[in-house]
Amino acid sequence: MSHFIKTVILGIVLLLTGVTRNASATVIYSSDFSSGAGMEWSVNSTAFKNGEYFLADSVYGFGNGTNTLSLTLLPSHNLVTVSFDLYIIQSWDGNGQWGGGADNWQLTSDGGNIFYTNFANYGNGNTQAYTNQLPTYGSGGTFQPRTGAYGSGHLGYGMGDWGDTTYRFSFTYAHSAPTINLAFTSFQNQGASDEGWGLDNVSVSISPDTSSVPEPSSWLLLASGCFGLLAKAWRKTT
Ligand SMILES: [Ca+2]
Ligand SMILES: [Ca+2]
Repeated sequence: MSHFIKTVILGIVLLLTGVTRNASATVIYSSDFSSGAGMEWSVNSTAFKNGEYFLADSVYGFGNGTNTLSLTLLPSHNLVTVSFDLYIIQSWDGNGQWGGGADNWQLTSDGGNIFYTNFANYGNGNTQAYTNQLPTYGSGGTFQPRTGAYGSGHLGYGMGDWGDTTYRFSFTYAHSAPTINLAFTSFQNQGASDEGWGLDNVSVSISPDTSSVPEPSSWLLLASGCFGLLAKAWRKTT
């Protein structure tokens, strides 16, 4: 094989590798909390229940309040993906008639809303907004408790009114700042031994906007050009 053909083949390989690398995401934070939580969390206590480590200040989960994940020195990026499991523990009331008003829960990124809804475990006529998000006005929806859940009873509280529910979420959105503050907030209106929450399997990844990657049609054109050169070189050597 001639040196020229080898060079063209190498060029094609590098081109395709470059496209793949540009499109891939980079994980900048990931934890299942089996080794605790670090100072990147404003509240970094972890709990252990039914064989599972998770982010919460007791086995009943956090009460009403915010836990913020702050990450700095992010490499250049255009998109961020935030993924996590949310444990809704014991008798959350959603937007139903019991429990003193809506038990809302929100994720914001640098102060901007990403996800805002409410959840119910306690039945007896209660409903929840999720799988909808909360609008400016209105209840958001009248779904049955646990609608859209990833699992129930994982933390050992069971599947009844005082059980626990796991929701698995992933949100991807435009973000390019070198720092990020993710605020996870519960607006629940009863104590943590009555209704609580925790986080698990939290990961944050960044990636370039796909618009920075050449369109498939353009890199196919580039590749076909390379193949043309290759064919020309092949004819010369035969
Ligand atoms: Ca865990
Ligand atoms: Ca409540």
